[in-house]
Amino acid sequence: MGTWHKTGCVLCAQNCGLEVEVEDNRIVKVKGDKDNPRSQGYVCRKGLNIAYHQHHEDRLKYPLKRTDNGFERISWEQAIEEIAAKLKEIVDKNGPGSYAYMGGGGQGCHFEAASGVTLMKAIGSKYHYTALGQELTGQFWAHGRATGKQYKFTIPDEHNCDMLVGIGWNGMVSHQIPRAPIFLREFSKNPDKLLVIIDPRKSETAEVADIHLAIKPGTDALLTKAMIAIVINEGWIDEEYIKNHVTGYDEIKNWFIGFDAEAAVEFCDLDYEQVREVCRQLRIRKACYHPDLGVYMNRHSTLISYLEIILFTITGNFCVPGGNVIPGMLMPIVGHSDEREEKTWRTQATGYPALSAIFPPNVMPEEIMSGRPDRLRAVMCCQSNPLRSYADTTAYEEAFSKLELLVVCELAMTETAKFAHYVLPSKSGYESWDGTFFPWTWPGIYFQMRRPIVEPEGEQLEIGEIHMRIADKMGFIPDIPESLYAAAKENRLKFGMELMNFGKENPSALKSMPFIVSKTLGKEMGSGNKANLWAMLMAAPGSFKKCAVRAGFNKGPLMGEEIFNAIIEHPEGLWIGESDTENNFADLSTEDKKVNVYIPEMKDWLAEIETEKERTVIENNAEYPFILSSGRHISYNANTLMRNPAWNEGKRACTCIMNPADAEKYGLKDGDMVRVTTEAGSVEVELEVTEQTCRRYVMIPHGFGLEFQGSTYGVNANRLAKNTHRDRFAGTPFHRYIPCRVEPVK
Ligand SMILES: Nc1nc2c(c(=O)[nH]1)N[C@H]1C(S)=C(S)[C@@H](COP(=O)(O)OP(=O)(O)OC[C@H]3O[C@@H](n4cnc5c(=O)[nH]c(N)nc54)[C@H](O)[C@@H]3O)O[C@H]1N2
Ligand SMILES: Nc1nc2c(c(=O)[nH]1)N[C@H]1C(S)=C(S)[C@@H](COP(=O)(O)OP(=O)(O)OC[C@H]3O[C@@H](n4cnc5c(=O)[nH]c(N)nc54)[C@H](O)[C@@H]3O)O[C@H]1N2
Ligand code: SF4
Ligand SMILES: [Mo]
Repeated sequence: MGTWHKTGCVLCAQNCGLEVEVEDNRIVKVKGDKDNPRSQGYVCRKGLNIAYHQHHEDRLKYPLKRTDNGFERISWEQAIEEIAAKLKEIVDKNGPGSYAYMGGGGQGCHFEAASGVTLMKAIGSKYHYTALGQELTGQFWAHGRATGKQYKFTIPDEHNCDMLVGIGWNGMVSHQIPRAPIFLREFSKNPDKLLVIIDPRKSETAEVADIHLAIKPGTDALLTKAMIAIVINEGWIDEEYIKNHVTGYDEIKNWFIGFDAEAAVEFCDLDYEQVREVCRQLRIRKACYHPDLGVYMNRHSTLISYLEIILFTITGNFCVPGGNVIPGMLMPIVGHSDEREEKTWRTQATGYPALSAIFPPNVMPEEIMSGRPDRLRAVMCCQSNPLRSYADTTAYEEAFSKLELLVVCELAMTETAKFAHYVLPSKSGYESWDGTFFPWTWPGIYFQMRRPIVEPEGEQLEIGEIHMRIADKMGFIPDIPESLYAAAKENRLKFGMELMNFGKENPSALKSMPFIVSKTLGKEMGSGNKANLWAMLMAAPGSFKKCAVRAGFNKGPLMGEEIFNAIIEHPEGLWIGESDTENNFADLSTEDKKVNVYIPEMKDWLAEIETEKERTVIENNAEYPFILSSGRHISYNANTLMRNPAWNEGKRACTCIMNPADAEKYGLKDGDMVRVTTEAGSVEVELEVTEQTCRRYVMIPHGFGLEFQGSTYGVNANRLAKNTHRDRFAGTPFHRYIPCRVEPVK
């Protein structure tokens, strides 16, 4: 008999509550935790298999250094000493822009982001690349113009709406909201509610929808423009709402008047009357929308994000219950960076601005290969696996082999780690105190701090500790007075006072705060992450404190301490705040507290969205007659987080799916080996013939091409994605729209 512990799943942003049994330091049983207030006992196949993520032969135990004879074990002291010296040398010679931090965008462990960004800033760089820069930055940017800050993006209030529009979202499989399959089935059965899914294929979610708009792949910009034109033409705008809550409508309205919506909708392969009816319902119902990778990773993605905001704002569905709302948060997961300001950094060779203070991984290979003296030369890669996760593995491999310093902080000997100069072992989500700041619920603000339930079997450290030691060695952490160490030993309140005094006397020390807290209180608590949670709660912004009061916490100087204690007492997770349901407009950061729908920079791009123009781009591709989705979420993948392939043994996991009519046309059959070729490269993969995809649209799941213990499992979909094939503004990849051809393997 082992011991049962409450924890959470680290495999996707839902972080469902789990109960796990640990025996002999191994996770042996898993079930959904009914006490978790957000997931309420729900768990999917991936979460049930979490042991395959935690325990496997590729786990790293000791710091490693690449030598001519392969990787050799070294001490932490040597690793930190050499990395700090090399970093200093590179940056002194080539400037701070030669260093980039890639990390902080994981599914389960966000505490690393604070230390990673602190170290990056101490070096003088602003080049922070994360996974969010390959999916969400265009959306964050458009929201930033509408709401005033890029971290004030909206989420659908699916519980209070009576119409939910999913656009490029397959929630039945990918989730992206708590208990998604249960919720979606209940929603679709409810006769008072309307589920509309816009997706080219009959996805698992389209299957349960009331209305499925089977759009032609890659034409959402055209459809959304047409829908706005219909709403305006038919007089279905909410005039009262616009008068009270919107700025910029008069500036944009002419962009849509006279647009031939009927021709556009027809080109999208949709029925005009049905689309018109959906538009009418948007006006009369409480409606919200859930966009996802089908549009984020597609043509015109940033523009689509903007058009969706317009559509749901002019129909009165923005910042209102049942519409799209700005969630409350303890900590925003991203920053705000205005690309119109001089001080905002851009990438050197490709010229992409930081959006939400993040840069797009798609451009990193070019930034390394540019040949410029100030090019990227040193990268610290934490909790991400660019050589399998990000577009264009081949370009990444070439570029990463040109780096002067690549440090990878990892759990496992990944495809990226194999290219590193130093590989540093870090504690997993089950060996450390950690949590996430994915704020996707409204009005409740949820938090769970996971605690160590398994002992690390080696010299692994929290990533924050690794960053801190490097910063210390580079001389970035100011001298800490003995009194602060002593206060940390005594009690937290005394420590808080001392810390405040120290900060007052040494304002520049504030820049290293996460490190100072780690070195002092973190040492006493046995975890820098845990200590930094406490510090974060003590310094929480006023907007969060108001939410905390609504959730029952007491106002005053001890509020942070009270919430911290509650979090520690509730390993299953808890609600730590509640947004104001009466007035979501108050959460806007625009000066006039109105939703701004006028983004002048988008005018020309929108003008390009014309049916005939789209027709010439989309339809004339004799060389590549299919569209490939390089990525598909199925119950056999969890990005690249699962390493031991045994969890999928006996399953047909990595195939290329094709519609039966296409298979017949090309003389292919289920089980055949096919070669899929794109501009980026080609792979050989098993064909699966199924109605799960539509004509001309083939799909390969991502997360395969896994190298484990000398063998490769499945094909790496990122060999087929060109990194230069990307959103013109945000630089996000077109993983859901890659022209390709499919041929039998002779
Ligand atoms: N099982 C599993 N679940 C996961 C993950 C995983 O790896 N495996 N990863 C997690 C992560 S990090 C993320 S970001 C989420 C992503 O979650 P989703 O975005 O829901 O994931 P996808 O399966 O890519 O769903 C995109 C849908 O868009 C459709 N689509 C393709 N082209 C178009 C188009 O042109 N227009 C429209 N309107 N739709 C289109 C596709 O057919 C597909 O059904 O999933 C999370 N959940
Ligand atoms: N072709 C294609 N590629 C895609 C997608 C697609 O649809 N198509 N989807 C993309 C999406 S939406 C996302 S979000 C990305 C995600 O891609 P990445 O950002 O690479 O993230 P993951 O694959 O989730 O995890 C990367 C690594 O983090 C390590 N890790 C996990 N937890 C910890 C920890 O606590 N400490 C440390 N040090 N390491 C840890 C894991 O071992 C793993 O190797 O993949 C993307 N890649
Ligand atoms: S992978 Fe499954 S169990 Fe884990 S958090 Fe996501 S939905 Fe929940
Ligand atoms: Mo993602």
